[in-house]
Amino acid sequence: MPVTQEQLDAYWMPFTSNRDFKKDPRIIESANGHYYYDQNGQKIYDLFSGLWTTGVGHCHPKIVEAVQSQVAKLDYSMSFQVSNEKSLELAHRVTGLAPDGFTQCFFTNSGSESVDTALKIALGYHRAKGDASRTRLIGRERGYHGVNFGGMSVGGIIANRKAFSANLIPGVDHIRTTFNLQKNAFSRGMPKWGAHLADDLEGVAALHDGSNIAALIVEPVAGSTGVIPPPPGYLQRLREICDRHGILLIFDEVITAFGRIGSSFAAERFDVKPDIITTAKGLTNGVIPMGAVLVQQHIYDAFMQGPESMVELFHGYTYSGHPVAAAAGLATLDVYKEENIFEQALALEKSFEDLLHTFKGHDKVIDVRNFGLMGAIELAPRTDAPGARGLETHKRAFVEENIVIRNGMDILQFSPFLNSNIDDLAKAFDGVRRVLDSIK
Ligand code: PXG
Ligand code: PLP
Repeated sequence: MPVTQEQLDAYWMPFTSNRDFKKDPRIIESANGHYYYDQNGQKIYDLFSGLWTTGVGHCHPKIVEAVQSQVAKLDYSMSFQVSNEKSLELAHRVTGLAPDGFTQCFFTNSGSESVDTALKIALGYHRAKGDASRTRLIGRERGYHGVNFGGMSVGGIIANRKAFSANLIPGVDHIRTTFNLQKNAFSRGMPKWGAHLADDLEGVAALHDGSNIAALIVEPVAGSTGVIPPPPGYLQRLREICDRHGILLIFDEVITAFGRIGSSFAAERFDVKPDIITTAKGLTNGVIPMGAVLVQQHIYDAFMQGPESMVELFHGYTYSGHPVAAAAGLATLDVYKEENIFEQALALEKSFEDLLHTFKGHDKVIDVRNFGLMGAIELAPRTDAPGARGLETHKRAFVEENIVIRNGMDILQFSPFLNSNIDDLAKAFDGVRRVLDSIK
């Protein structure tokens, strides 16, 4: 059934130019493997694998089956003081996949919830240890940590913050981004310049005294802002400074976990161990909303004091550990393993990089960035119309070339399937090029 104007009018779309969209809606009806199908039956290649979510492809039969049988067996169970088999099994499987020491898994329903959960755990941890003066939280310019108040406050994307400026949570500082067009444009993978910027954290610690800082949160590879990989040594340096001052390090791995950069976690790929890891997206292949916060044992232990009948952490969601989401998560982890998905992603990295960097020298392109299977092509903005060229590229790619790409303002973003076929990718990028060649 074609959607009606009334239906469109009723739906306030997230992170969307609503009025523009509703004049010319792009509606997906079904999906299979690496393709969407729209209402006219048009097949559309998904070059964003959902929204960084759907690494093994859409409607994977194993995940579909797991969800169908779980929903018919146990649709929901109360999440507080009662649990279910699937969530317990998933907690065990996810911690098994995580770097050594990550023995605890707390379930949420999204990346935003994972972030706010992690920030609360960090604050609660210091308080439980009798270190209640550690209240300050540090983020980074251009960071994306979701849209809830905590994540928005430690986040560093101006457009997401500016309307709420007076109501951001207090006691937050930001270190600088390592993004620098002059120094790092068209770097392949990790850019050489910028590791010294980790020392900003030392500056913040000097300003407030390190003993007042609870945690630093960063994306190991910044994603949503347009793919900013870390310079070599940068994450190690953050870890060292955190250690020096007793600051917890949180890696926000909502995008980077589960194969997106060819490893289970970015912590593993970069060989830097944070104290807390936030995840979502790839945990269930995007099939059912779910996130997880992974925590090192010593942090959990700090909470486990006082009478055993007491709740140790006054935090949780109605849908924490939802059995159907957990079943999707378990099936997803099975697929990752049985189909060697992370290895496939790692093997694709170089050819993906080569494809992206063929855009170097294009007259509308000012930078190309990549790491793992995360890629960005930054377009020169049109004078007086920032974002317009990016949005038009997204729309024309969808309609004329039948490919989905994402634009954040004038930055085109690419999140290919972890099991992409390289010829399909090459064909899709030919389509991107045709659009960029002909666009104003
Ligand atoms: N942290 C990070 C690092 C993320 O990438 C979130 C938290 C929030 O997750 P939820 O599930 O609450 O959306 C994210 C989400 C984009 C884009 O275009 C990226 C995200 C969300 C929407 C768009 O790159 N990342
Ligand atoms: N608002 C009200 C009125 C509620 O009763 C609840 C949960 O019981 C919430 C918000 C929080 O919802 P959730 O647990 O799904 O995050």
